Amino acid sequence: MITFVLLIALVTLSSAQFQPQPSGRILESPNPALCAQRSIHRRFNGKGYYFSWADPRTTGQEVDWLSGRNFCRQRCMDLVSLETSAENEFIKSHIVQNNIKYIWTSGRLCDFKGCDRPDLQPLHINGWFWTAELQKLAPTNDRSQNDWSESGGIGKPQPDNREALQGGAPENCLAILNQFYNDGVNWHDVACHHKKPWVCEDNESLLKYVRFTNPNIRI
Ligand SMILES: [Ca+2]
Ligand SMILES: [Ca+2]
Repeated sequence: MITFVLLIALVTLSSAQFQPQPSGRILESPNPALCAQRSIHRRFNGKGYYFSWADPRTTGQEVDWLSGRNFCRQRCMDLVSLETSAENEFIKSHIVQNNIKYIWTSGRLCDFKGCDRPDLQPLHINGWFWTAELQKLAPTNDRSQNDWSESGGIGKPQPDNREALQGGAPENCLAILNQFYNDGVNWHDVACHHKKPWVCEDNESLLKYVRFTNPNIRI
């Protein structure tokens, strides 16, 4: 099975996760009641998944990347991390079946304090990671170990940072796009302010933390 991560935990990035985001907004803490009541639409490898379009309360909604993370994190989940080809195909099949144009994942280009670490250089090749699990993705030029699209808005393989090259925001967040550029269902780097449906995945560390601090709540 192809794995889409290098098994190197970005431990030193974990504190950076809790720093205010560039916009001044912060990551939210889990809410025990919301964790206990969270909707799980499908399970895969023992973990619960939430699809925003499958929940009557969020169907049709689109949010920016950080709002997607915060929605998930309040529920002891996080945006989905695609560590294996099997999980990637599982998520992609749901996108296709439901005719969803695109979704946010937890993938992120390191672009904050601590990202000058030598092993993350050059950032456009070695700087991508799953924020939910703090695991590095395989280098972007190792095309057999990831699912970046071979095309995009300017006909270049992803990640291409197109919006920044055209004078806009950097494309620092990882979305799956469904035939958006007639290029299959694949990964794209996209500016994080764009609004999209989202997929949450159970987050073991948040679940453990909330179970430990709330022994009377069944989660
Ligand atoms: Ca995962
Ligand atoms: Ca792009």
